[in-house]
Amino acid sequence: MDTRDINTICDRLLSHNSFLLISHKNPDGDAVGSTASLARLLEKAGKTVKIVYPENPAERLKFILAGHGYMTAETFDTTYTPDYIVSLDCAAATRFGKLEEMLAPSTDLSVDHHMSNSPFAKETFTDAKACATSEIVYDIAEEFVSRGAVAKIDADIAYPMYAGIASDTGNFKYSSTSSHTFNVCAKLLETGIDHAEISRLLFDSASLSKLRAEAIAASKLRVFADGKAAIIVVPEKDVLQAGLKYEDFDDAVNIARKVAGVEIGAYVRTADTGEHKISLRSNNYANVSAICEKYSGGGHLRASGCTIKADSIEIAADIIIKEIEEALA
Ligand SMILES: [Mn+2]
Repeated sequence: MDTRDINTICDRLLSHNSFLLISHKNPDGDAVGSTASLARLLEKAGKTVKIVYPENPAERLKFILAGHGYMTAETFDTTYTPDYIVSLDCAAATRFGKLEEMLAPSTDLSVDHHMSNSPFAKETFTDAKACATSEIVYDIAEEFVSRGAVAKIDADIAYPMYAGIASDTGNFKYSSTSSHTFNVCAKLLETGIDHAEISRLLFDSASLSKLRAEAIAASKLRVFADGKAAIIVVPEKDVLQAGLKYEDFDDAVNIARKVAGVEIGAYVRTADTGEHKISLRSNNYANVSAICEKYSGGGHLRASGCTIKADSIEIAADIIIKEIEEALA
């Protein structure tokens, strides 16, 4: 489904009073930004809103909430009975992680921008052209203003929204960045938000452990497919030995993608379930979503992920290397 009708979304949101907003496991900047900005918008329209994530967002992303509260699967308030549940930035029910069973069947509306969206909510609005779910929330906010539901899009709404957009576009570097993105962000800057601070916190600041992880990841780079692909394989023992966590390695796939001449960058890690998690990025032309869909994953044309079951991480890496070689042949 690729329908996007902001009017209908606004009809639904404005005809309900209490909300639960949910986003995906391992919440990224857009997951946090889209939920926090929609929460602020709905609250300013007089609604009651709670946010839940399957697990805590990474420490470095918590600033995006700008003080807004949230729950996790562990702290979920089961006495809260919202009359409308909205999922943001989730392409499939499995993205709810620990909350899938409890919340996916009762989700009323899903707003998302992933290419490979498998609908699970009562109604789904997907715009694969949007650079971020936070960008779709902007269009919702604008419609709220034109209907008089809120006076304006203020800095409280704009701050997480801008952070979500900056985050999902790699600070406006990815091809998903459109003229609409810049128009939206121009409006957001007019609210007086400190965009330089957001950029610094998102892109020019990293914990010592993250920088150590980058060094380890870079040392594991392997280039193949005549220099058109690069892969970084990080077995769990290396992470533990270095006293790090897998979340410190989140940028590994971008290191692989950065190698000059490389079209597809890959990163392989072992998931908590003992399966192997693959992240793929492409630079110009390769459809990495198509590769990941073969393994029940997916995402975007230029950024996708999947899980491969194999006896070892090296076997999983070999499988994905073959897939990439075929895709680039
Ligand atoms: Mn997103």
